[in-house]
Amino acid sequence: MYRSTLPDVVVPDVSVFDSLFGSLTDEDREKTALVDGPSGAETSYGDLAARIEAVAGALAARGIGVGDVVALHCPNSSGFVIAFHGILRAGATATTVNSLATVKDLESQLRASGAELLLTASPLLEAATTAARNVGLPDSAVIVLDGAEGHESLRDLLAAGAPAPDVSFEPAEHLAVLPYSSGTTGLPKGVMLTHRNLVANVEQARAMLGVGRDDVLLAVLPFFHIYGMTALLNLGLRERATLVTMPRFDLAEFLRLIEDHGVTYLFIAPPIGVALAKHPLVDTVDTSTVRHVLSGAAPLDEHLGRAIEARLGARMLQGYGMTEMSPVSHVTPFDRDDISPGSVGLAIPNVEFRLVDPATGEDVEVTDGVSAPGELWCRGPMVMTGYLNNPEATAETLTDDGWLKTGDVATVDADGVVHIVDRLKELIKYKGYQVAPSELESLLLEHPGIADAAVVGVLDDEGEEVPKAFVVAQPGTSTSDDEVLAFVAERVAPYKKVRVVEWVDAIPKSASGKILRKDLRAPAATA
Ligand code: 4UU
Repeated sequence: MYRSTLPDVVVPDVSVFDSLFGSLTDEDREKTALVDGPSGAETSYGDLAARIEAVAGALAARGIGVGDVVALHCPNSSGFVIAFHGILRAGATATTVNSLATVKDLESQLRASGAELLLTASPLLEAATTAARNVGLPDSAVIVLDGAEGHESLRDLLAAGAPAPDVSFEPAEHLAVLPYSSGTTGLPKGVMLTHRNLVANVEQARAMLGVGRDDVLLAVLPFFHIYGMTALLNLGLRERATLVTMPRFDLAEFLRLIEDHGVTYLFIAPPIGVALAKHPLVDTVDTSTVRHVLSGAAPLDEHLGRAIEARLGARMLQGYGMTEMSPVSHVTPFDRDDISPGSVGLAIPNVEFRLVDPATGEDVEVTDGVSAPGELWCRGPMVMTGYLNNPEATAETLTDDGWLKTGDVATVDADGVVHIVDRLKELIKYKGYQVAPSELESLLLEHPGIADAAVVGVLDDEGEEVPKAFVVAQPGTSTSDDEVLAFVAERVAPYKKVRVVEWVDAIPKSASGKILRKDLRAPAATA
């Protein structure tokens, strides 16, 4: 067992709102918290806190409070931040929804989370109202932050003039957020994260990332995903930095915002890193203000990390996390040049971890300080309390004594530096987004020409992980690859598309009928 080599941090027993806004100084209040990328509109910390309280008041006036779930389905914007923290300040639990979700995805999340209200944005209105009606929510339960005919807007909530409610809850028990994650197997499950989980992870990660009040962060990673929510949004606000929000990634706009706002800190997933290292446009703008680039959500290749460092003259960091850990457990510290960005660095404060041989359940061998590869198990104040209404999945993932089994394979060296070397679990990461193979497999089986199917992640020519389907033809039928690709593409969010198809005689399965994904992922079977 390993313990973080860094000194423990104190995790205050307060709500997320109090941890971020409870001690604003007069100077803080004047400072710009948010710049809305597309419009350039700025919001100071003082105004942000006041708007959050106003939204909390308006929600409370509608009867929303402790015990209620509110869905937030909106790309990054100032409105997202105000709505998100307004929900938490009201004592309700926010279930954040991917903006690319299909009607079906949104519907399942609304139903599973029991959301009573849906806050969305006008470009997503059609999907939002359809899904809301399908789960029996009235149109009046759909609030469109930027406004739409027939719906309340953020402006209406702010104008309601209702005082922020007095709410009381136990930060260590009360759920702040309920993001959906497929974890190690199966379909998305509601990850129960308490106020304490979120407060803790910000306090734990602070010392490693070195974000300060003079930093300007480019907020393109979605706030609905736990990486954007904790490492970028909450940590950035905790440090009184300025966040420039972008609703979606576009390289030219990304670069324009860096130059226009003197961005100092980038938060990315590896595909944006590829653009930063290689795209000619990068040379056409002034990126000299950028000091740090943090990559996470999928493996970062060391050469890519070094190429980004060289091109931008910035230090590259890599973090590792998982929704179930709020999410960060390991990061390369900003002040340790000796630790490679191809590693995920050190355990953050207050984290314990083990590397376990999945076959025996025992800790792996360590020779001269260097471990054999093993499944990474983590423990600490940021670990979820479990999956909503799913004790079986919770029991498979969390041990009785608090260890979270990540499903990732890692090694650790004599200095405590961790490398993620493989993934045991089903999960596929496409551009950092979660793709659950079981969802694609059941969809493929609906095709009349497919008798059996298995989906695994394979690396494409650029080294990016993509979903690949192995399919068995229904006797007497013939289906083209393109038909299979189109069949899936028409029915799932764009990031979940199957990108490669291979016809096989049979899907390798264990005696108990489990798909042997390792056999399919073997080098001979790659794209
Ligand atoms: C190899 O992706 C995330 C959280 C990412 C994150 C957050 C804050 C990274 C750095 C940071 O500072 O969460 P999920 O739940 O969407 O996906 C979790 C899975 C992991 O189990 C692992 O398989 O995503 C993969 N993953 C990584 N793999 C995440 N980060 C890494 C990484 N290297 N650096």
